Amino acid sequence: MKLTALAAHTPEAVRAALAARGWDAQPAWFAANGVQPLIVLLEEVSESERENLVRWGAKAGADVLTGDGWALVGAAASRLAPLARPDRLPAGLEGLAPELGRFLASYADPPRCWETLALDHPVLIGVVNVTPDSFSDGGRYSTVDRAVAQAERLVADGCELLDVGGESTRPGAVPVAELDEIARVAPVIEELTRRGLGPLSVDTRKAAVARAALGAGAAVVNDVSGLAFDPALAGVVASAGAGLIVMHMRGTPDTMDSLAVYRHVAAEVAAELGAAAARAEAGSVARERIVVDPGFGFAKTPEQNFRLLDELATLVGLGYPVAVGPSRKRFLGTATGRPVEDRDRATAVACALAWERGARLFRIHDAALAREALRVAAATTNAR
Ligand code: PMM
Repeated sequence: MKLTALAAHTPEAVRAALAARGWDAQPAWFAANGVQPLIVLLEEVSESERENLVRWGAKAGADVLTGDGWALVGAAASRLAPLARPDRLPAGLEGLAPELGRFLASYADPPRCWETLALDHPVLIGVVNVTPDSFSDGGRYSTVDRAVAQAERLVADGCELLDVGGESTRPGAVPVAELDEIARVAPVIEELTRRGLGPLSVDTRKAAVARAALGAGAAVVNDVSGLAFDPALAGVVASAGAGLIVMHMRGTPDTMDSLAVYRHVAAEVAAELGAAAARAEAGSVARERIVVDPGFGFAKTPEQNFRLLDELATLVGLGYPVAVGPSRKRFLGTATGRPVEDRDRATAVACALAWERGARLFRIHDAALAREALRVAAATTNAR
């Protein structure tokens, strides 16, 4: 007998093995997805649900690890699928179907587009900072002219969305008054819109700034506070019919470092982001307009950022497109020893890893290297 270990992280391996043995394309693809291993962590599980899960697992050939109020279930996708179907659900597990059904549906058919952007390839979001104290471009682009020059370069390098921000969110940054923030970003957004450089997003936590930016031509609001800073922000996004990037952080830029305490960072960030996205939906932002972002560097230690990068699939499981912003951040400096102005290579590698784990949008300061790395990563996963 001859044994070949197939790559388990991609359905492509099984699909190719079956196709090479004469299977038709569609059944081969279906079977390849069916044997993909999935692991779900179930919480708020009752004692009887736990017992029923263990019994089902023994029969279905699934691994079920349980403890007080929780169960971790690992099985091929085809084994888990019946648990999401009311007609095939084992008795006593009815509470499982809705959430598992939602997860399996988005796993099988992830979001294909967001706003005007197709997600079948890496989407670069270029950073246009109009903050005098931004840590990475040090205020070099603080006037409209400089912002336009930066935007032109980012678009030439392949950015499909430009993120204009007027408030630095680094720890210790001086807070910016609403009117000052509007005075920084609105003229830049107007000018970029006039020149057809866009679509544009505004990086703000404030409803009034978002309203002014959307009025000036922005199509997306990028809120690093995950709707925690200004309760009026969701309403502004909803009534403008704009897109929304919900980023994870805890506390404020001044308090976040002391809040970087997690027992399992990926699961906790996913739960908190899921709650933030639910707040957005409760505020009438349509589900398909929402993108989630793990918020690298915000209330996370370097180790936690790397854990989160590795376990990004946990966020993808929420069912929203995932954006990441590792660009030039301190955790990359920790790994490479490089200063902030020399982290674009590390950024490019982090973006490629994030793509492979399911991220689709990449917020970056310099697009050239990230684009190249992402082209290689996308070619590896058969995307364009
Ligand atoms: N990081 C910064 C600012 N805004 N927005 C999103 N969605 N994701 C991020 O990771 C993010 C962000 C901080 O970086 P900067 O000061 O260099 O822009």
